[in-house]
Amino acid sequence: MQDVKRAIVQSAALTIVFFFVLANAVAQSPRRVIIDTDPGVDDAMAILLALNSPELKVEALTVVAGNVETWQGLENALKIVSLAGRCDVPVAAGAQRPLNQKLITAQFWHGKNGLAGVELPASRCKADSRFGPDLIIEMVHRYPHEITLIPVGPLTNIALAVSKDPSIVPLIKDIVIMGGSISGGNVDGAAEANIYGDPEAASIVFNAGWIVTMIGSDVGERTLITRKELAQLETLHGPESDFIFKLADFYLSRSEKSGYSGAAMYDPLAVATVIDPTVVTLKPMHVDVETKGEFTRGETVANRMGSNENNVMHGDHYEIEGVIELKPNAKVCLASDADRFLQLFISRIKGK
Ligand SMILES: [Ca+2]
Repeated sequence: MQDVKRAIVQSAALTIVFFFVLANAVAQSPRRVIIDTDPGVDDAMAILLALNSPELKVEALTVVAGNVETWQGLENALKIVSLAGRCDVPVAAGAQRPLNQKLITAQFWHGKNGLAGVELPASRCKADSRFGPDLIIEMVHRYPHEITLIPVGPLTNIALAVSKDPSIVPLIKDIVIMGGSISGGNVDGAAEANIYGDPEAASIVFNAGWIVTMIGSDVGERTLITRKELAQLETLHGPESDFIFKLADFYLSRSEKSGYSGAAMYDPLAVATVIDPTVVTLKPMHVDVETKGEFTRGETVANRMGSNENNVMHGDHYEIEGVIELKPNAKVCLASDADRFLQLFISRIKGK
């Protein structure tokens, strides 16, 4: 009897140890991410931040038309993974144009090749032959509930993926986008560039049935890299570190000419949010994307109250009869801890 009791206690203890080890392994295993990107100066920073962060496992880069044309973005992405010695990461080209409008490229902000005019060595890595949205679909099915999508360009590829295969929606772990704003745009008075670049795609993505974490330009503009951080980056050299320094120097000079005191770390902040969610403050909201509007096409219209007034016809006029509750479809970034974010970014890149 005593032996039986001992055996039970031992097996219970072993079971507890097993689950403890398992839970620990799960907690420590890096998060699988796919970065959908239009590189892009801040895209390059975001990609290198992700590749140098042990919390993340970059399963693929998918390229979308945006800051530069898709062929240029693909070339840039391949050169970036090559610089980081990471030819193991599949890099695939996606959409070459937005769903319903002409492409708008941004060499004005990113330099003529999209990478501040910096000529990186030719890539030793080869492009993956799959179409970006198909690669996303395949990866999500290969790792159900494990993939976090980080789109940091116009949302064309993601919209194509969910339109082709809506079953990926409940199978992703998370989707964290750089895009939108709840307090004015960076393209015009209303719209942020990634949403403005393909408003119809953004509308599909926000209405897909998942909760989109939205890291907007309004917060990116308060998360600035300045000359102080550049000086830090300059102290320890390495191929990636030197590249980031050149990008940041160009980007900062461009921003200073436009009256800013630093350069907005739009895309890297989205990646940092996946590495450490405590660098941002998020609030659940319902977000709609304006696809018409005389002045507001591409605006992310966030409902901060969680409801709309319910207007009901009474005779010749409407009367408010309470409110209609709205389900949140987004977690909207309201603020960032810019200092902690910049420390994280510098610490991962410096000397690499
Ligand atoms: Ca981008």
